[in-house]
Amino acid sequence: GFDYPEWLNAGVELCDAQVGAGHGDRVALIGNGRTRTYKELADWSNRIAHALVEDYGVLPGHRVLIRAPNNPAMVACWLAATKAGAVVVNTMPMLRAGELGKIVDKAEIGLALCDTRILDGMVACAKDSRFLKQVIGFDGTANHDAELDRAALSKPVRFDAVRTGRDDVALLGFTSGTTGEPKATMHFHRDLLIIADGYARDVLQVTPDDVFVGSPPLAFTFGLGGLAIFPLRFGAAAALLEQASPANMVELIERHRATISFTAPTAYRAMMAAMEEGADLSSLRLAVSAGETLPAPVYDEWTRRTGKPILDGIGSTEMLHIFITNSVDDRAPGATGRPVRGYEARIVDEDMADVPRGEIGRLAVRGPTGCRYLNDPRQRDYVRDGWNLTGDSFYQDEDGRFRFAARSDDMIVSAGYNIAGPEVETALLAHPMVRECAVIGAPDPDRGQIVEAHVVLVEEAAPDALTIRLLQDHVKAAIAPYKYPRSVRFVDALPKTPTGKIQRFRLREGER
Ligand code: 3SK
Repeated sequence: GFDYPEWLNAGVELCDAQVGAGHGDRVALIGNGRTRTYKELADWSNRIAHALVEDYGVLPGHRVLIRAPNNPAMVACWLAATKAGAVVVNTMPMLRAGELGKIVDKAEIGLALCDTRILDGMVACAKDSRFLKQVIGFDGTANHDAELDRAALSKPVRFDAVRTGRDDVALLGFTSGTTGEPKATMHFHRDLLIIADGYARDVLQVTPDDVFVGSPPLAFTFGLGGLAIFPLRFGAAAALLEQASPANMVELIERHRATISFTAPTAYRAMMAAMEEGADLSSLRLAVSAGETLPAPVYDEWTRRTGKPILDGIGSTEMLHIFITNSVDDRAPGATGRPVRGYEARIVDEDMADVPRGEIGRLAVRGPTGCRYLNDPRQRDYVRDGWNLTGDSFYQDEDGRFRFAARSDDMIVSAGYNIAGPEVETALLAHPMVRECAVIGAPDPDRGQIVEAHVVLVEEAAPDALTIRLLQDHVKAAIAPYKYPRSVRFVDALPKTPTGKIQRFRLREGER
């Protein structure tokens, strides 16, 4: 189990405790041209915590929003607010004032800490808000010349962190869902440690020598775990990127000899293309892939080219982080793997009864973290009989591994056949002419739905009828022929979330 003391502050455990454990002089964070040791990060976040409490009146339980691209200052603010007992809401820089407003209203946020380069949207949001009363700028670059930096500068480097309970809420992870009405998932101080002490310790086997890199925003719990919580829990380092792109990631891996990467399958494909031009990824000992299921051809190619494991896993903002994963010693192409220590998973039908082994059903999971939406009736849809229903269709193979079939919304029913869109995508991706693709069910008067593929071709391929025929024949040869895409559309790019997930619902909306 996960046994923690009754009183626990995750901000202290993830930072000051590392200084106490003798890691004070080790590098904790790299970003914007500077490195910060654990001692520097502890002092910095303690000064900010003083300013939050003494100058801005932050009390335990107050909700504090943080808005910045991935940089060390954002991490320092998050640690500071956590040590002050606040409930942190990390947000992505690309959100606009209207989207921020919905978050502010839902969480009743009174104070926002914002990178001065993107202050305008935050100020605009505060203007119309009945909750948000203070917007404090901090310098996300290394200059330290904004209001919060100046307030923090005069404060002592020691701070008596608020004695939070292990079950006090520390973090609100926001997720937009498909309706655009954001949901806030509550996570406790202990949850922030559980994901490190379970997944990161057991599966990634993190050591203080590891250097993490990745593309997901710290505002997304995938990024907060992979680029802050996991390295900080083990005295390792994280190299942060304000502008995440596969090219920037490759550059960072080479420069800092990074050992663990966190990103989505499409970025791994792009990184392999960069290897062809001479990129050196040999320092990586592990690649973590999530956000989208990892297609078997990408798994195979990565393994062949790098000789290192690529670990597919599934997590959710509701569960905080990855709860089913492959591991270094137990992995298979196309499989999501087995539950992380402490979690259980089942495949169930609409009535929560187990489906026979091998059949597709709804993924149900429970464990030491779980979904607790803040004041939201959608809680009833996500948690049934104590099991979290993630909205994914899965099946268990003969070895007991969990395998992704589709987001439950991405199952296509065509002439009575149930077809998992991602299976067709995997078949298409194995064709050398396909760079990226997304498969949806398009309305059809005869069949109810037909399989429709939206395909981004590689540069050399021609978007013509012959290519369509070749791709259709290729799918028919790879999987059961009834699954082939009767409609193929060539597109320049696929709609994606800022975290890299393909938004199939937007393709479906385009069909209406
Ligand atoms: O699989 C995901 O999308 C995810 C979401 C939140 C946290 C972690 C992960 C991997």
